[in-house]
Amino acid sequence: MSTGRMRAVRMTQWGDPPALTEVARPIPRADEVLIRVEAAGVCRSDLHVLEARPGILPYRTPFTLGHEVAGRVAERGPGATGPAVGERVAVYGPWGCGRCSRCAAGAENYCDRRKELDAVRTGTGAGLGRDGGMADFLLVPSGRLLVPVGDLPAAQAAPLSDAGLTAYHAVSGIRPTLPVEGGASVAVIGVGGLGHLAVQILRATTSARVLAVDVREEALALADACGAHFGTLLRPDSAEVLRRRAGGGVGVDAVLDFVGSHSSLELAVGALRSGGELAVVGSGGGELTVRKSGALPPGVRISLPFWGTRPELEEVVALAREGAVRVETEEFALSSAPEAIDRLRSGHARGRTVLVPD
Ligand code: FEH
Ligand code: ZN
Ligand code: ZN
Repeated sequence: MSTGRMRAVRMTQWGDPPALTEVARPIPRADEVLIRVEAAGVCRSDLHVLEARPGILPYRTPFTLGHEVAGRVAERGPGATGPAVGERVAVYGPWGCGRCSRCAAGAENYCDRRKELDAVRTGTGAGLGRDGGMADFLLVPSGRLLVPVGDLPAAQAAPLSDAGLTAYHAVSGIRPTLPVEGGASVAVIGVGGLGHLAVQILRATTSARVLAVDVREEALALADACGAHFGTLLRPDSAEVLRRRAGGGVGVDAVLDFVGSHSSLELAVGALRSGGELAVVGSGGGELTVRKSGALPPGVRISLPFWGTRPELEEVVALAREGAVRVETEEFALSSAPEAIDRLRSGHARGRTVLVPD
């Protein structure tokens, strides 16, 4: 790689496979910050981007993939603020307008101007219509998007910026539902890259009994290692099994569905207690009919949490730094990105898939 150039895993045009190629290394201007990438996670959303038909996503090709990034500040533009050169950081991935009340509160995942930004195809953030971190360097628009990670290993820090943050945001959303007197139970459906972190975050931040469901024995083993109180393979009677395990057969107080398929939503509805909470995180294409005196228990609240806020990223990084959260990873060299992406697509990845520049 000659000076002024860098490797990047590029989304060249819709429907084409990812291309590992060389591009110009960015130069930070104004508030921008250049990060030397130390690790970049691979997410199911990368698969959705790669498989999207033209016009489906509000992004202009070509761009570099990678929205789950950690590294070291390499260079700052003259007006840049935030972490200094040499500091190790995780990159907050949802890049909003930076000015609306949501962005001002650090909730750029819910930027009020998202539709306006999408209309002019400025992208959702790194690797999502903007050049991302599956590369040797990543240019970040502002130091406000960087969270210091201290000496946390990069392959641990990067997944926190998406998988960890998304799981943390989902748990934060249901936490107020959990009875303060304790005795609550939460079902985690899907113990993959996000679900295994949700199990740990629930154990670290609530007193709830954590009940895990997956279709793979190895996922249940991972859930157990992460502190789940109970795990079961998905079966026709799983809702009843969860209701019994929740204590008293009344149902679980909350469900975190990291699959979001028809069967996972059906299981969630069958397992939920009246007045319980369902957070649908996975984009598995499932649908629910919301109708009074329908299939949903009375009083149920449904949320569709998306990514997380910058303060929450600081909180989940703090949990990891104190040892309360550990990411299960499968590491691949950046030069093996196509194989890593195929492995995630195969459904056999254990935990989170992470690329490390070789
Ligand atoms: C990113 C962009 C669009 C949809 C979903 C996502 C998630 O991977 C973010 O966690
Ligand atoms: Zn993602
Ligand atoms: Zn905004």
